[in-house]
Amino acid sequence: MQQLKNFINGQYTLPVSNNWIDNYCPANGEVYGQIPNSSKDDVAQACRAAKNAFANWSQTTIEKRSRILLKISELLEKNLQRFAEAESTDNGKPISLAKTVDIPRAASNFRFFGNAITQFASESHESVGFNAINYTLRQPIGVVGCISPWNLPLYLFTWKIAPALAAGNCVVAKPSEVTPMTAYLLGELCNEAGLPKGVLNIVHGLGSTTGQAIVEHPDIKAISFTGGTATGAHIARVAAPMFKKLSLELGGKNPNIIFADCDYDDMLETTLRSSFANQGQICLCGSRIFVEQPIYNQFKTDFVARVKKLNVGHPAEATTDIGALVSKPHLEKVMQYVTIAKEEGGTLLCGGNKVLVKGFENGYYLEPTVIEVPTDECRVNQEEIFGPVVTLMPFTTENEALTMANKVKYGLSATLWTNNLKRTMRMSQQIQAGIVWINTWMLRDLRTPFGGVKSSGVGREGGFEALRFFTEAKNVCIKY
Ligand code: TXE
Repeated sequence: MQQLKNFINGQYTLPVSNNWIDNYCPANGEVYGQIPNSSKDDVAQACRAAKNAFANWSQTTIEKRSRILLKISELLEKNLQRFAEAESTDNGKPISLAKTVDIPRAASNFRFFGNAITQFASESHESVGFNAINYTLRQPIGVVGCISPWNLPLYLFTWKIAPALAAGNCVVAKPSEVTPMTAYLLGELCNEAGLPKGVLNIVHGLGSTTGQAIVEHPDIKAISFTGGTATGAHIARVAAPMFKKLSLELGGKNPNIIFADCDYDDMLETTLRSSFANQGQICLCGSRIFVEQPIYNQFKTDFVARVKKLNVGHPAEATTDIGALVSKPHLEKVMQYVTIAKEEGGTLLCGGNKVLVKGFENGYYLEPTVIEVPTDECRVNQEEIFGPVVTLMPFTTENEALTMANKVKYGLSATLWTNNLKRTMRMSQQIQAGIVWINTWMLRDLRTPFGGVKSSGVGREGGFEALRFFTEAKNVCIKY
């Protein structure tokens, strides 16, 4: 059984704590490795390495930093198969998804920010009448913390690390304890790409020990976090007295609003994907489906028929559409919502049961589930389930759809299906979300701002927004 180590100062390092956590394979429910549950001492060691590396890295030319990030990207592409297998084994997602989305996107993150940093400019203002000019320095912050979740492990880990490094910071990063594998493998690629020692340090462990130690460490001046809303709120409370800069990308309960004038076939295919991609474990999944009355029954019939055809199976099989959920506690949490839905008067249109995949009966498999809800105010329609479960409801007017869409505590993304331009303009302005997709879903351009409103978080990632987050703006005023 493999014991993963922390990656500190360019070396795979045993934890001072000598505390270990089991790592489970969701496809068969078996323990297949262990990771350190790193203590304050391990985090302090990582912080020291990062702090020592900062003087040089922050002064390394943009061109050289860029070249190193591009090299990491290239190495990830070269190691696609190995990384995709590791991601799929660790997370339970279909290997096809890991190969076409997760790992290529991790490579894109490094490529994108390796290029973006060469174009990152700051402002200057001539103060006319004062004989003065102001210009803004964009300086790296120092040591920053990156904490990421389990649903898109390497994809989200690198979405934080790449801009942090590009901007000249040194990083102490923690992947989710549930999916540590690809972050672990990344260390060796960073060494191969020539990233100087100590610039990126990766510590493994539980949120309540290792994550907490990162948030509390006084040398870490900024934290970029993606995960649950409750965790985000906790991190904000702990970090507040130290005035740490925070970027929090939290949960979602995204509406998928379908009007009768949409391109039906395209909508149906995409809605299948936006509901169940990655077993519904994407913060952007459209988990609340609202359909305009004239096409409601038609949609219900067609959608449920398509959902029933989705193949739940072992993640390594090429024919698998829906793999395993990430962990046993998570499977139990999601299944609990099926019970809640029934108690609340919801109608189970399909799914809701555990699936026993032959030969892997202890894996965490669940049927894709569609629930018709009697009111938008029920818990399954309000709370983030984060699994292969969607709710379905009709609406009659645009206003009604908008009111229901906004009547949740979250505000990450929304999808609209319509060919009416005026409606598109009206609704996209009024929907409370950080991202609105019209006639598509999860079409991502890395230059665009990414993040949510309300309980979906604060701050924006992506493009220059990320580089702004990972730098301090300093204004210099020169009188001449
Ligand atoms: O996330 P956690 P969990 C949602 C989803 C899910 C719920 C809980 O609804 O069911 O959150 O998931 C680290 N200090 N999302 O419990 O705990 C933790 O180790 C510092 C949405 O798995 O928030 C991991 O690395 N760090 C989401 C990361 O935070 C702490 C993706 C996320 O874990 C910490 C995942 C602490 N005190 C879950 N406690 C999305 N927005 O995409 C935990 N962590």
